[in-house]
Order: sequence, then structure tokens, then C-alpha cells
Amino acid sequence: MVLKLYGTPMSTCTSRVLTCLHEKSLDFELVPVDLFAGEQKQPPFLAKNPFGQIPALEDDDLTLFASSSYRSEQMSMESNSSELSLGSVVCM
Ligand SMILES: N[C@@H](CCC(=O)N[C@@H](CS)C(=O)NCC(=O)O)C(=O)O
Repeated sequence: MVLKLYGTPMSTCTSRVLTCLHEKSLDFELVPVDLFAGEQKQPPFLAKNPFGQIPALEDDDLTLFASSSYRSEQMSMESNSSELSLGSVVCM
């Protein structure tokens, strides 16, 4: 399954994660969340981040939602694999 980043590029927190993903040339899908419509406070998004804030990064059944902890050097690729290793960035 491809990584999914929930957010919007106009958000600095989302941009921080976008930068890491692009830096690592990872495949991902950007799923827009409309802050002005309050979509981040609606149940479907709260199921991903109970704090009701973007971004949220989803990798199968693992979802991260503290953008300041996504350090690009911690996003390591398994050799010869498209699988992202997120073990060291589980958030505080
Ligand atoms: N600690 C969070 C902060 C996330 C955050 O502040 N997101 C802002 C956008 S940059 C947001 O969702 N604001 C809308 C709201 O709080 O309802 C992180 O590092 O990702």
C-alpha cells in the first residue's frame, strides 16, 4: 500500500513532511484535508489523528501525526524494497 499523507501544502507542518518524502523520493499520495471547512475536526479524520490536526501520515496500519518527529534521516528504506521503515519515528 502506498503511503498516504493527509494534509495540505499550505500548512507548514504538512510541508515539513512533504519535504522529507520528496527528499527520500518516496511514493506517496497526498490526501487533501480542508482546514477551512473544519475537515480535521470531523470523525473520519479524528480516527487518524485524535488531536484534530494535520498532517497525518499513514503506512498500512501505522499512522503518525506529529510532523516535527518525522526526521528524514529516520525514514530509511529497506534495501531493494519499497517498504518504508518507520519503526524509529513512532511519535511522542
Ligand atoms: N504538533 C503537530 C502540530 C500540527 C498543527 O499545528 N497543524 C495545524 C496546521 S500546520 C492544524 O492542523 N491546524 C488546524 C487546527 O488546529 O484545527 C505537528 O507537529 O504535526
